Amino acid sequence: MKLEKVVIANRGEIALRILRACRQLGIKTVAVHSTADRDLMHVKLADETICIGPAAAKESYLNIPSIIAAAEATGANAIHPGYGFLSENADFAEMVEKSGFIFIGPTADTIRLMGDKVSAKKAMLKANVPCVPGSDGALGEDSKENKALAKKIGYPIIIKAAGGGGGRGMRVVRSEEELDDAIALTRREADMFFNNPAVYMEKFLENPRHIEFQVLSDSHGNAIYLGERDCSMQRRNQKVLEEAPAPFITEEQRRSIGERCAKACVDIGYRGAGTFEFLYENGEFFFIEMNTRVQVEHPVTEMITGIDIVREMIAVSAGAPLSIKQEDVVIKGHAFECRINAEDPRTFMPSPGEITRLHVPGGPGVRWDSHIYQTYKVPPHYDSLVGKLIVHDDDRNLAIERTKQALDEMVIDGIKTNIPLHKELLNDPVEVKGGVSIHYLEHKLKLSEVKSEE
Ligand code: MV4
Repeated sequence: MKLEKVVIANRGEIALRILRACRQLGIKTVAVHSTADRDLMHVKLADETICIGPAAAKESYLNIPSIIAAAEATGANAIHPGYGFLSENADFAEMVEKSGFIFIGPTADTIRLMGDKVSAKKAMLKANVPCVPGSDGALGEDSKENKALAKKIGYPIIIKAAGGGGGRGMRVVRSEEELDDAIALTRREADMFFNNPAVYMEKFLENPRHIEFQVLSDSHGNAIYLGERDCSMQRRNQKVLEEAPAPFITEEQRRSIGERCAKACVDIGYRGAGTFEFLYENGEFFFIEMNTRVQVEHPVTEMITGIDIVREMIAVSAGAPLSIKQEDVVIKGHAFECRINAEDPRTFMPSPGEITRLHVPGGPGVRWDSHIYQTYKVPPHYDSLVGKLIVHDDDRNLAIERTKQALDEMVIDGIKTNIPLHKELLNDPVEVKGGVSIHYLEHKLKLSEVKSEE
């Protein structure tokens, strides 16, 4: 089937990124937006626009009937959900499909399988993807049994909600005395937040890195991996600085894990772009979750492989075969992505407002994915990402130097941004060495707080 018109059910930089990919493929675009987003760049560029509701995301970007009605009214034949919002909502994907539109992503069944972290892990174990040691499925109510299991795994363990993910609904348990209460409490929260009381147990890894593998899969049984990204530099589950490839990961590790991820995609009938999230500790990979959407940090993989992931995911959703084979995937050089947020660089308080002056860096290997422009007003209603600075060079050290230069050239006035934080990180000897753990940034920020109080 040929895609003729796509509804872009998102906002900000990713909506613009999707619009660009559609344009290139000769596909018409429909921007659906809230009343607060009339001035967004992709709304100006889209072939058609429909206001689907007020500023509050619940009534606009999460308003399923309005989005499907917009597709109906404009004669679109597909919906791209972007990231966040409805992108991993299986019920939405199902309604899109049942209404006769293509959901640009995997099938509703696949989203559901991966949305339940217990069934996701089961599928991965079956496909020979290494997982964190833990319970075989959801935990039962038997205290003795749970204690025996925790003892066997070895404390500390972590209790996670099957319906959770991305850092919500988890509790670390360091001794047997705490176990029953922790399970009960996590269960209650899981039931409240995710409408699913199922919880499971894993060995708690104290100091891992967060490394994720990128895959692309079509509906003809072809799946490839595009190497990995290191996303360990994060604060409160918000990634700050990402890079590809991950430092110190060997060619053999990449091939071994990558091949298993690609094979898992074939096994589960995956379609589109997918991300396998791993914790990496002491030279070993442990699968934790799979993301079934386009990701914020896709560009670093695009830069080191030369593959347009958004274009591929759109093409395969319409039934096209992948345009690349595994042997065509060659990793070249190194890339960083700085997430530029409208926020105070020290307190992390959001800083919405008007961009009064904008100058963006350029030169070889420098890419700026952003919807902002001079006089644009960053609204207070949504996340604070205003752009992504992606920088590529022949090796990691060159990429660091080039990124620092690009950050120095960048001018965003009128709002506060976290550019100073990025400059500090790229001058941090521990970051320059590479391979920091998921806790590094929070430790570093705590230390600098103490210092500034002295
Ligand atoms: C873990 C873990 C340690 N051990 N699982 C947090 C987000 C969610 N995707 C999974 N998370 C974690 N799971 C085990 N068995 C530590 C984390 C974790 C984390 C993971 C990735 C990136 C940032 C993180 C920050 C805190 C905790």
